[in-house]
Amino acid sequence: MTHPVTYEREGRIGLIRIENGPVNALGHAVRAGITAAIDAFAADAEAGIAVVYGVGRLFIGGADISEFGKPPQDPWLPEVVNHIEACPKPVIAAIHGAALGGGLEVALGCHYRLAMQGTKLGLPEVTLGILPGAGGTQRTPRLTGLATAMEMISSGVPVTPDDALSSGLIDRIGTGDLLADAKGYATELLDQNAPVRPVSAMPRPAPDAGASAAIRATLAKRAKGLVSPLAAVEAVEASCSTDLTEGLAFERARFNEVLDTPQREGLIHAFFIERKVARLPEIDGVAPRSFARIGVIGGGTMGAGIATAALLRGLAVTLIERDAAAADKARATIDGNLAAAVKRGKLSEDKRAAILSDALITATDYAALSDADLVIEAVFENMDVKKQVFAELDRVCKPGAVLATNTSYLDINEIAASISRPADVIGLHFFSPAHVMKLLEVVVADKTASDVTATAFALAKTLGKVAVRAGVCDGFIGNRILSHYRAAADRMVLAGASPFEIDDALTDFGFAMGPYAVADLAGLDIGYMTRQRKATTRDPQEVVPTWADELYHLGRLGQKTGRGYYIYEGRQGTPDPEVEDLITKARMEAGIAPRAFTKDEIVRRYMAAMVNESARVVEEGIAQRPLDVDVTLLSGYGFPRYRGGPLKWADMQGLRALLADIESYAQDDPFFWKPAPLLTRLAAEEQTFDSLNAG
Ligand code: T1G
Repeated sequence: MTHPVTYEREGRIGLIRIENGPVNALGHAVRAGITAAIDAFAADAEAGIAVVYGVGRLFIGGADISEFGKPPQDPWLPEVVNHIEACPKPVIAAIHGAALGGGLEVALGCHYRLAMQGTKLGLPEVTLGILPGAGGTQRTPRLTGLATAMEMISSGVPVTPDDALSSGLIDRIGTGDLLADAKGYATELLDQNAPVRPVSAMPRPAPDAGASAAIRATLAKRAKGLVSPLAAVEAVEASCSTDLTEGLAFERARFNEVLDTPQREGLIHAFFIERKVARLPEIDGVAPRSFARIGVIGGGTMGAGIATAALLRGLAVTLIERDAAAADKARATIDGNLAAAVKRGKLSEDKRAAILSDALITATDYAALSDADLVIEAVFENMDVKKQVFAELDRVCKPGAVLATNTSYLDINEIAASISRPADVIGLHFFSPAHVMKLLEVVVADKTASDVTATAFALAKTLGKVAVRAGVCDGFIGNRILSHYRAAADRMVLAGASPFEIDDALTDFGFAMGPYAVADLAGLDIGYMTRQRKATTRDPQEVVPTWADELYHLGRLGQKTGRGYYIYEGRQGTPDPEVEDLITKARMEAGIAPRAFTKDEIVRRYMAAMVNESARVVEEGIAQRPLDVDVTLLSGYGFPRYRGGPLKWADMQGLRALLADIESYAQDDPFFWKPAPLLTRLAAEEQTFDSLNAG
């Protein structure tokens, strides 16, 4: 295996080449290699300037995240960056693809920076619960000024080459071939006798009280509960009053403080499982079928959203509605979605026009689907209706077309069994709005062919979605677990907690919204229909939130009617005291004397229910691994990312403690609190859910 870092000279130009696996991560060999290459360049009398560049899809993707938590090995990255900067001859960073985290910090240690068009330049450490730890908080503000550096580093959002050029982060933008542009720039600098230009020797940024106050106000909203963004801002501010050595020491101290926080553990868990979730043995090496032309049946909110998601990613869509008026309405909905994308700068006006004139076909005759590669139905949630649609698809679609249902709970095995080609049937459960929400549950039925599953995951990647494999059951992974922790909340309400206390406790825990605010957002009619659907099979010991049924009958459906659990003047709701009256009535009818709940008890009961049902979902194989549950709750249900997902959270709490909670709750309520066998087994064996994610 060749060394990941090599040095060679071409004429007067030293070339330092980095090649280290998928993202040129700065593992120990790379750090040692860069140091040695700089020494070789410094000693090479024939070389007047050096170019550092990466091979593969990008420059450098950052420090090796998999090394975190392990004892660091010399040379540490800050020393490598200082070593580059101290080189007696100029060094250029030639950046393509991405320079992120330590990758950008390496570039900042160089004396000149060239980035190719389309490169992502960023310091995303806060998204991992840490902060730049190799001088990024000290060198960036010396180039860009305090305000830009604080925004860039506390948000973790990469910048474009144009923005980087205008802020002073880079010196040149390349538009041709990376090495040719880099050598051209090197020759230019050589001919100018360009000096070394250590960033750390540049003037310190001026303090800016206004910018410091503004970023803190932003973080109070954007980064509520997070530790590292504010620590990052404080490190950047230190650059105003310290030289590099002191500044680096300040940065290192803050870095070490946040390195061992649960937030860092949760965020890095989230980072890795979002990449592992699509790695499934059943589709490993299985070629997906084509999906260039997508069919969508039904142009309501979901169907139009699904069509929009496909159109925005360059796919052609044929959308079928029952009549011309409905087809036109669907087209208008899609155009509205596209217009919003134009407004957000995500789509050009020309592209929007081209989509509407070429890529989107709306029709009322299923025959228009004869050339579709993959069809997704998003019609009314009724089994008979779904079967009629699939019968039509079975009749008109070409052999090999993938036939998908967007159902959120109906039995996909039953749908598949109703047509001649069950192996082509799969569930693609999108979340509304389908062109915005990241999560896509890929529901694999008993007879689904593996290349159909592979096609679903390939489609998800094209759509920029996070796909999770789910088995067939009522609610698949997310909604099944949701219904259980919602039931735990309703049991607490009946026992004495108010829905508003519960929402407050869960937002303090880190959810963007509590369950009752979420219900208002989704619409209380959704919950009512679900309860009606389950009424015939419901166990009499289950708690029915009669107060919610009364809100429905009063027409108080939540945000869309301006009143539900909360009264809405605009999007912000205030608790509706009349809801408390409805709940008091329900308690009296149930003969329950209300008791108080602390925030801690609310959270522990709510989370215990979530973890317990998640354990059942894993042991039944509905989710193949605990990570599939974590990704589902993180990507589709607003679970706080810095906690890594419910099962990562459970591991970090300790499963024995969680099981003890459930066993204590079961004394008063044995019906609801039955410990999941998997949770009991892992607790007994002192194992973690994460131990089941291996492989
Ligand atoms: N370390 C280790 N592995 C990494 C990695 C990293 N930094 N980045 C990606 N991988 C793995 C990833 O798990 C996957 O593995 C494979 O590479 C391809 O990744 C000192 C302390 C760079 C934009 O936060 O944003 O520097 O699944 O599928 O879509 O201040 O990866 O194949 O086994 O995402 O082309 C800061 C994190 C680190 C960037 C490429 N850097 N990475 O996207 O590929 S902290 C980051 C990304 C730091 C310093 C601090 C993306 C990418 P597998 P991928 P991609």
